[in-house]
Amino acid sequence: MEDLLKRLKSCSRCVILTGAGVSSESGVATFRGKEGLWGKFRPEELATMDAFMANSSIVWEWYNWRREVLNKVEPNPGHYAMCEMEKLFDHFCLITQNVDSLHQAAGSTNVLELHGNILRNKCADCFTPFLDEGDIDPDSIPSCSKCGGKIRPDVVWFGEMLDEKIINKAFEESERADLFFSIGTSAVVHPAASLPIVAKRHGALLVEINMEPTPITEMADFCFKIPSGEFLPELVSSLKAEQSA
Ligand code: BV8
Ligand code: ZN
Repeated sequence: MEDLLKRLKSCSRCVILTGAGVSSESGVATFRGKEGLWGKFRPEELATMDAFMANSSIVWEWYNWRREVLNKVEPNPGHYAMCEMEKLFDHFCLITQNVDSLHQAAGSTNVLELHGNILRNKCADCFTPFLDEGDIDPDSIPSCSKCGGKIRPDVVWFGEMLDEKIINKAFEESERADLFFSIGTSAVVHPAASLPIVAKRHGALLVEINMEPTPITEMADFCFKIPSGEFLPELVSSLKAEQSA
């Protein structure tokens, strides 16, 4: 930590990329860990448009189950620490692959949601937001008032484009960062996984906080195999102590 703190003194543009690992201490299963979501289901079965068209009720059952889990969980100390970090750097941007809204629930602003948000719905055909409250009944999925298309969760599935503006902004921020944290992500899903690589290539200090090695571990300047909910509050209190000293 001491070495990191010394290096952080000269950093002013901080970008954080988070993945499912930052929500695991809130009780939200990750995607690929042993207890991961995918363990029970196979990605190609569920998080793709083909799966949705082939069997939309199963896909909706899975998302309703994930939403139920989210209704019972809170942000963890790691989420709150990342809120604090926003105030400790001249320029700060939080980019997340997570669709669980926990960063916003903890008070983070300026969050770039690369993969959408599981609490929002939209039309599968014309993408018009579907704003009706309440759960979607997997056996009678509502249709879009504009075009009659099926309603689906507003998340980015495999094989689908990310929102152009959001991913472009994420790359722009990563290129201009002088400090990039990759936290709680296996760094295998692209284009999100390219962001730390781009940041490093543009001279950023790359810090990984993850419970297992990933494809970016060897290029990182610092790696901490410590749960984010423990590491981040400690980092923030050390940074604050430095700044008030
Ligand atoms: C696109 C939303 C195409 C839905 C998700 C071959 C090579 C390279 C790329 C590809 C390829 N074949 C296909 C592709 C493209 C594909 C891709 O990257 N596939 C991978 C798997 C190989 N990407 C896409 O399809 C993307 N779209 O490329 O468009 C295109 C291009 C041009 C024109 C048209 C089309 C879309 C990707 C988005 C997919 N959607 N989710 C939903 O959530 O239901 S991805 C899904 O994985 C989640 O969003 C999740 O966030 C994301 C990444 O997973 P992680 O967050 O990293 O979670 P994971 O469990 O893997 O890891 C957690 C880590 O945390 C672990 O390492 C663990 O050790 C650690 N951890 C656990 N607890 C803690 C912790 N660390 C710290 N503290 C703790 N307490
Ligand atoms: Zn529609």
